[in-house]
Amino acid sequence: MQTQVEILKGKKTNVYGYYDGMLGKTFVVNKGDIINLRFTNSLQQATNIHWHGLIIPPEMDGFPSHVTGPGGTFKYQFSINQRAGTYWYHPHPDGLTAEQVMKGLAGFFIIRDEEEAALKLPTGDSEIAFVIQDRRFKNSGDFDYAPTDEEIMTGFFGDYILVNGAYSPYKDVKAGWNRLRIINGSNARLYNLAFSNEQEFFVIGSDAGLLTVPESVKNILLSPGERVDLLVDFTQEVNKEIFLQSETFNGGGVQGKDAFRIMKFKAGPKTNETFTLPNTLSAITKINPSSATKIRTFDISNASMHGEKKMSMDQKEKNKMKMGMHTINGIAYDANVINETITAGATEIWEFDNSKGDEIHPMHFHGNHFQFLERIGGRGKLIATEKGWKDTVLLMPGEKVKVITAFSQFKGKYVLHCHNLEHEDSGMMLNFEIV
Ligand SMILES: [Cu+2]
Repeated sequence: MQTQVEILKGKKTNVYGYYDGMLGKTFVVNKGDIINLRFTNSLQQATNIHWHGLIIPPEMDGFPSHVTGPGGTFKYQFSINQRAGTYWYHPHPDGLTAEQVMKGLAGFFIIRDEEEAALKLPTGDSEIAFVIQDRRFKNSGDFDYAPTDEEIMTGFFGDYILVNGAYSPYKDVKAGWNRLRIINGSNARLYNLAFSNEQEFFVIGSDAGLLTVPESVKNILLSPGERVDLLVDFTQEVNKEIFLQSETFNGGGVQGKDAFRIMKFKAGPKTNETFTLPNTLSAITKINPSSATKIRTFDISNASMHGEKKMSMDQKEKNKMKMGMHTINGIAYDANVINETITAGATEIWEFDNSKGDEIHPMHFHGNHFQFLERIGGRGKLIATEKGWKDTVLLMPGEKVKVITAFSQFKGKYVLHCHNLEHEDSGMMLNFEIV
């Protein structure tokens, strides 16, 4: 529903939320649970819910043309049959996703299972889930979202960083081990996450649950749609303030040039709690590339829209062409076309090619998880979050990435798209049907 909240002091912002206020309820469920939700759309426009990272039947997945109109209702019913992890939900209507997410529609969907519980990871006050988003504000206090053509090309960036819908947030934490589950829920902005005291932290999980082993890092890049699950030890930070910030990074085209703060943690007094980082986290069976029956290549460079052609179009031509400003394999999204047909259960390698591109594209699969095989060009290697099960793959300009998956047994239509939401809404999406 639409409500007003105070994000900036003394100003009211009209937001959308899955109940009251911005964002939505955090679901915490167990593997094996059955979900039954009655969804009512009290907005003035059609919408739906995509359960990002859940492996559920296509009719429950929020297919772009499968929407609930104003005043309408829909029953989301599905069972949870997948590994523990930090998943989320947000709208996915054809052409309106960016605007609806920007206005506040997004929420957490956390799955727990026995494998994870056995690790006794920090929980309670020491398990903190937050979504990072950037926004622009009008003087009135409302969100300012009217992307220009140039902003549709790069993605839309806000100059205010919100965490769980709050501006300039801080959180009291224990001066011990903390588990942070972080979603990048921004339309287009990447964050190169690090702590202001430059301390190391441990990546323990990614889009679809735990890694096999913790990996120590000092920063981790998180693109729109991706999640990171990390452990950080604030034992040395008794009564101190630590900022989570985004550091500069290379190779990101228009992004990565500035460092900025995201949120503040205030560590409390010394605690007696002890925690030992586990040596191993989870069992992940690697899919053997030789078991793949098909290799599909997706050109996401959008090279035809760059350089002279883009510049030579006049404003009218560009406006007419919002749909089609981004493509996959040169084809703009059409809800009625099946672009790829896949046999249920088939193992396939999908190769994303941004080698000629000059934009950042976080590509996201619905209804299936995948494993990374390799990255060629650009950064030339895999980062910590890419060593577990994933649903989103980041391609910087100049990069090519191969992923592998055994497709699910759920038959029907799903989408593959860029999770830069301006790119998605301007055509960078395709339908694949599992038969
Ligand atoms: Cu993109």
